[in-house]
Amino acid sequence: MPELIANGPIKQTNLSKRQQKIAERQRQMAKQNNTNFRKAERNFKSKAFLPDMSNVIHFSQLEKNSETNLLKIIPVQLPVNLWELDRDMFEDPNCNLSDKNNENTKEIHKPFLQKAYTLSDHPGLIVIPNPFKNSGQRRLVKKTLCDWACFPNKTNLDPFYNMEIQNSLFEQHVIDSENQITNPEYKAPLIKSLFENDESSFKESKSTTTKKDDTCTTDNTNSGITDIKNLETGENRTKCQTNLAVTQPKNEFYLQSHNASDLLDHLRWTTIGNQYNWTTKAYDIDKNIPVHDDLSLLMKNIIKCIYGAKITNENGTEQTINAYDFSKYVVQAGVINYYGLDSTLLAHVDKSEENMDAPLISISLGCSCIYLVGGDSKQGNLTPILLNSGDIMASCGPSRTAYHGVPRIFDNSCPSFLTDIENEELDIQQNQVNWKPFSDYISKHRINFNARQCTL
Ligand SMILES: O=C(O)CCC(=O)C(=O)O
Repeated sequence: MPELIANGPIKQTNLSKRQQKIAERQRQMAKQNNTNFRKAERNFKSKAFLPDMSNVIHFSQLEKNSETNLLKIIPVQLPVNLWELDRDMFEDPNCNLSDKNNENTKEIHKPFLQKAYTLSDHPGLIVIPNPFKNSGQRRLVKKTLCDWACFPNKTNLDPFYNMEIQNSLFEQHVIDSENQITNPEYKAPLIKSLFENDESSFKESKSTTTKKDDTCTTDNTNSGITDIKNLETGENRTKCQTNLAVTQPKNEFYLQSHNASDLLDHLRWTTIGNQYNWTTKAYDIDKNIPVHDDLSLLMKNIIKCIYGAKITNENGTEQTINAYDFSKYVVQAGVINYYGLDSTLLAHVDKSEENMDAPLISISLGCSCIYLVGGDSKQGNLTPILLNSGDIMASCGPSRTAYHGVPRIFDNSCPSFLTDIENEELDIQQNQVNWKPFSDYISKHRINFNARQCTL
């Protein structure tokens, strides 16, 4: 009979030392699987029943919050409007004054100020509900799928494919689709699998690893569903750096060459700037790909806007919640995450940057999601936030090291100005862009892009 030790492991005296170790490991794993995070992830992930949304924070529509939640939402005063920093990208906060200053929803923003909030349980977290012009968001969708997503920036597909293509995967998909319409004979070029014709080595080495230069390793690149996982530990996330031990893909899809449209379904992320080394869990400083100027400018403007952000405490005193000097800020690295409707991102902490004082800026586009934010552990106080297209989140101060994850993307939640293909007003400036392929993609995806300063 197992002997029950108070607050300790169940000790089975008839087990060998090794078996006891295994039993203890399993017990620890079961415990980990029951953290507040796991419970919340299970609730929001489930498609079998409607998730309990009662404690979700809504920053865009304060009236949707429960009374308890409203008490947790604290308005933040920002020193400058984003619109003053970039009038092409951001909406003038005064253009819709009629829906502001609603007594019932504790809206205390004065005209001319940018709306922003923090949460009493998560000091340092700042959310600016969608400050973008509709056309600004459309431009960002294009940049995250095309301009910023090109080789040599790495994607989760790099371990398996020769991604040295001229265009981004999405652009190639568009070119192929257009060619197929005009020429039914057109054959979309295949992007070569690094494992094609390697079936024998695949079979042989299923349980072994090999060393390859400038290739990558994956530990669980399976169905393409729920495969964006822990960024920091690399758990279940494709590892993609130099000089790594390479395991063969478990999913046979990756053994074959495919055209861009097929591969697009498997695109989960692109890393920008300094590339992250999944083995050393550090940035490869020598893999420093220049960050696009427009991405840097956007992030710098946001950093400028939140510099000196303040809240007013209950006793009337003012408290600065972010004092990171914008003149020291440089975008050195970033990730563009592409979420399908079934994708999730498990709880993790972004802690590989030497500079943990610079705020981490993160922007959502397309379908809405539940973003879970916790504290120092997966057991701590946990808050689900509904993030909509255009929402900006800045993780400053203590919230910079908080656990966070994305357990749910909502279907039918993409705003119509991103899916609407008729609206000429919204056409991407200067370029006659055919919006249809973008509309098809973004109506079923969420794109998140974030920027980090790595060094001090
Ligand atoms: O998708 C998000 O909002 C969060 C992304 C994230 O946590 C990451 O890339 O590390």
